[in-house]
Amino acid sequence: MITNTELEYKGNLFPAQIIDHKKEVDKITFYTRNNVALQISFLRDSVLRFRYAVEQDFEPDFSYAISEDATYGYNHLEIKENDDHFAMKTSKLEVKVSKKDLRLAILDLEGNILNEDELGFHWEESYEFGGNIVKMSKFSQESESFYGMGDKPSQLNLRGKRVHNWATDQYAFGKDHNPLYKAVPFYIGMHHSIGYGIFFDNTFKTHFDFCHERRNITSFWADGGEMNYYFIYGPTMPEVVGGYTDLTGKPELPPLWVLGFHQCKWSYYPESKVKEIANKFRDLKIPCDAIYLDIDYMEGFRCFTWNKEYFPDPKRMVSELAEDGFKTVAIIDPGIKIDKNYWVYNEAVENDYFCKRADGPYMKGKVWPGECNFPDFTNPKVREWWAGLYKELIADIGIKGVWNDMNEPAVMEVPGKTFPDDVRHNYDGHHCSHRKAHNVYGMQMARATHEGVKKFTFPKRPFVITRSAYSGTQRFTSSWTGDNVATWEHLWIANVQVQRMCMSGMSFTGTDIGGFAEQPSGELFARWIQLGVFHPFCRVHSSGDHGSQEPWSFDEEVTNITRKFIELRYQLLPYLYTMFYEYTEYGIPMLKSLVYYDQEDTHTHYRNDEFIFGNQILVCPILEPNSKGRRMYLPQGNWYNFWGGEITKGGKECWVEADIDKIPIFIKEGAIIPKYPVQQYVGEKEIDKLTLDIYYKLGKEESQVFEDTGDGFDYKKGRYSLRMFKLTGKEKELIIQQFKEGKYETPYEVFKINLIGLPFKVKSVQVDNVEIPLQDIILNGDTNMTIKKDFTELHIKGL
Ligand code: MIG
Repeated sequence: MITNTELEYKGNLFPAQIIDHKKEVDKITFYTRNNVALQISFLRDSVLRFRYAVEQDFEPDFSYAISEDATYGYNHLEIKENDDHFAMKTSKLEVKVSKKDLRLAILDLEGNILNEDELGFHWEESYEFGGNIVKMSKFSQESESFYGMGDKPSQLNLRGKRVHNWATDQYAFGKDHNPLYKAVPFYIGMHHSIGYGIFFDNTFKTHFDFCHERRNITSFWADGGEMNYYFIYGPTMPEVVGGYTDLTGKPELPPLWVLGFHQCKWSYYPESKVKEIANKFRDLKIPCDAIYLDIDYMEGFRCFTWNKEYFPDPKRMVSELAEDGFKTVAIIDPGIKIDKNYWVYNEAVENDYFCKRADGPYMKGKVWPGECNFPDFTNPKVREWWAGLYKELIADIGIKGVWNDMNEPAVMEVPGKTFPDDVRHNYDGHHCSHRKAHNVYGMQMARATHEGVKKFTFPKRPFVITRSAYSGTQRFTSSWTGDNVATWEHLWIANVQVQRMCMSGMSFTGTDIGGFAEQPSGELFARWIQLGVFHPFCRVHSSGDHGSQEPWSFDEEVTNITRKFIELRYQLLPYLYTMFYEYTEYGIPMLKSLVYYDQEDTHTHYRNDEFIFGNQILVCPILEPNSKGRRMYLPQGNWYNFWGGEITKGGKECWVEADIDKIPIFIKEGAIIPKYPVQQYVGEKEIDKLTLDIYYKLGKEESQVFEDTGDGFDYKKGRYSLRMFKLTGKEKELIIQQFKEGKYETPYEVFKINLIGLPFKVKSVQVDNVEIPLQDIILNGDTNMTIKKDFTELHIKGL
């Protein structure tokens, strides 16, 4: 907690005793003798909102983070006044507010303290900026752990750390550096295996201290605005993260090709170079769906223009690439070159769309094009205009995705590397300075980009990727983690960052595979690809000034390893797409850190490296050079080694072999993993069968497969296919039942079944009570057969 700032005149101020309260339908407001108001809103039985106002009314209620589709409604609310406190109960929680000092305690209905104020709400007046520094401090419960917080490059459990949120272009950042590119003021607290979340929806610079300054205290504060936070009860982490993602929103499904492999570099130009790279992928048979154009495709870095020397006919090039299965993605930055002969600049000036300094002139700063002005994306009119600018790029030229960079916003050659504090923003009518708008600038740019790309890509699905983000940005765009470095430490960072983003509502994230700055060794590149294919977004990118970083830039062994792992990703596309569906539908993180997967097992609370890809595939990257394997923790349950098929009982650490062509991958027993054939790009082949790898289990397990056309919006009208498989294994039997939902007919007619780990010899196979002659089934080591896709029950009996 900051207590001795230079701004401090009076020190911390505190609420006095409660003298009044007012009840509304889903809210109660308390007033103290010194004019502090605390408003508690009961959004759901398990989701509460707390707002504090000092000396004056609450600010108009406005948030960029909260989704219009958030769920509201509670079943029960009971409010009681006691001698020294008020007590409010929902069907899941109880909140007590002390009459003496407004301090809170939040309990479950068994009386366990979930979260309790220490000093509680207090504030410091900021004479320099006006307004207050608003603060909160809470007791940390015994062995409490802390997770979440977006892109922080630190161990997953943040206990002992202090972190800050102020979107920053942090080239070649390092472990534990912060702030970085994204501002996600949301954390998950967990103690006694009970989880809850706190989302501090404040866009000023925010700070969180997790038992760093004081051993048993957690605090958070902001350099302005309101103390305004949401409390999301679990008790399980899936409920906490699901609740947070429900509040801040879920994305729509991306087109399936976006889940393929992407190749990028700063920069591929001219056209012949782009073609050469694309052709090489096809020659070497390394699957790839997307190729990127970084800033050099533009004319003098002017957004929405083309360098005609390098790219004389972009439309032709893009369509030729498309014939070969490549989707072209182009970068767009926020800085607009000050140039009276440039239509984008002129339109912005005519309509007064640029951000202004406090005294009136436009905000001027140097970025790639030289001196620029910057659109105020917090103005809805500017967003509409910006969306419209994509017409030519998307509708005419055929660009399939847009990459928004530098939107922290980043400015060169100035202290702080961003806009000065006095810059003015519209903030959707709630005019403010950059202190308040900074953290949402990138989000609002990506939002406007998403609107435009969506409009002009329709009836297909849009693709947008952003570097900067605030909570809720996942509704509009995917993201990457910015300018990392080709070092082993950064491979570790990549792993924790993507897991952390997944826990913070933003699953659709990846890292620059191989590292942006500097040059990876072939070994490091291979190890990074092996992790990267298990990230929701999978792209190789590099700065280009340290040599090439294509899969063939090292040696043949690395090329072969890269191909093998990218092929695995393409085989797993139906599995990956199903994970994405579960994310869009229920807010379930696509990667599950072990603590998320099994919070009851305290061994998981400090694990960083292992994670579950989807629901049933356990992955652990190799993070050190010259490894032949590593020690890792296998969570509870039995796990099949993906490479060898042998089973290991979890709940312990073990040594797993993983020479350079492998990383530890395990499949949960009972899982049914759907696979497509390897394709060079999504849609290359008509899928004529779905392979189901069925991992025997003595007991039950459920799996599902979501499919649709892989593009367009028909899935929203029910044209999808969701298959749920229930597996029941007995000593000499295996039964698989299928339940189907949705109106989409998959193009294939059959499943190819691979049975793995059957502990018995097959005596008979029945499909919907009809016996299949055994000679029709190829029985070799692993039983392997083809059956019609619409079966309801597959029954395998053993000898
Ligand atoms: O100041 O567009 O993070 O991915 O290649 C560098 C050039 C600007 C930073 C991005 C990086 C991109 C690069 N950009």
